[in-house]
Amino acid sequence: MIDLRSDTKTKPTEAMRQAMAEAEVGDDVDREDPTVNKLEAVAAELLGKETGLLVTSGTQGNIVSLLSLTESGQKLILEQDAHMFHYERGGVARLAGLMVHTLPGRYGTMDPEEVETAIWPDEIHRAPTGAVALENTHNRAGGTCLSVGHTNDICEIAHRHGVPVHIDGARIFDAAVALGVEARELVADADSVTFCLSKSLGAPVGSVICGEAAFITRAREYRKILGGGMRQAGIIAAAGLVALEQELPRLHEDHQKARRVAEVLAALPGVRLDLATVQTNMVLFELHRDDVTAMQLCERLAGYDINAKPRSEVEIRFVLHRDISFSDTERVCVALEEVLGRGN
Ligand code: TLP
Repeated sequence: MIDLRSDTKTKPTEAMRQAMAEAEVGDDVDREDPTVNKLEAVAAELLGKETGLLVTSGTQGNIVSLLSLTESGQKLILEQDAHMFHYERGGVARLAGLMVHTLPGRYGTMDPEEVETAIWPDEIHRAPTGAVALENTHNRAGGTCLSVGHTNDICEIAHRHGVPVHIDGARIFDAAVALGVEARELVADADSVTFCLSKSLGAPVGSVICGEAAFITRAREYRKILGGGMRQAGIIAAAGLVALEQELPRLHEDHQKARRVAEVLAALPGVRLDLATVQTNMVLFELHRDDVTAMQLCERLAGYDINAKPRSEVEIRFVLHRDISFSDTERVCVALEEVLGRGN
């Protein structure tokens, strides 16, 4: 089965399973797990931050970061298609007590001037702004990248008003690869960043928050409160270390596969696909046909052993990842041409 639904569907590699079996472990709540400590150090080094913190998931990384940066009753500025706004069960409101102010986006970026205007002046009627959050790569925009320049601009504005910036960098290494920069450059001015081991990097579980030491001390407390203290978590961290060592250097292959599928799709009738959004491992498109709906396309792909899911009535997102080979990618292209080709 070729699973195009998400890179979260990847299974651990043999090397990951072996590293997990052999991992040296200890009680991470007491910071005694050498493998977790190593992963946190490697992650912090890669992102140019003082230290790191292993958390259970991207969602936990985001909520722990925001709890640590803000106070209840403050405002969080987000791009309107942000994952945190759409897909994290409203956790920022429910757990962090943040009021969300969304701004329109273009390829996942907010207009810096609009961000500045949204940081309301401090007066009796207004909620103070607690944080601005960015998402890189931007999931709902189709895996688009936020550049170093854009990120720095937003950070400069926020910091000028005393507001911290969090980056949901679930796939930050994909952005770095696509932009040809170091991941640390993309987060240099941000106060916190989370990235996921369990998405394009292919590890089974886990995300890492990185930031300065004082922030991570607070984050460690919130992780504990949320039940994220995982004891012998070196089992998980071991796979994460393999992911950073072995999977990071091959992310560009996923981008090539996505581009290939996107170019085939874009030429098919009724497909609306902005090729400018195809920057990393995702292909986001709309299908506008009388003879086949997005749901029916996915149903027909199942007949080719391809697993896909519509995101709305007309929208579909394909995610290319380590468990889809280049020859699988060709199979996907053939299937798409057969189902959507002219005359069908
Ligand atoms: N994204 C998943 C889910 O929406 C199912 C996906 O398939 O793309 N930030 C971003 C940008 C994400 O894409 C995701 C997950 C998360 C945070 C949350 O990570 P997890 O699933 O580990 O909590």
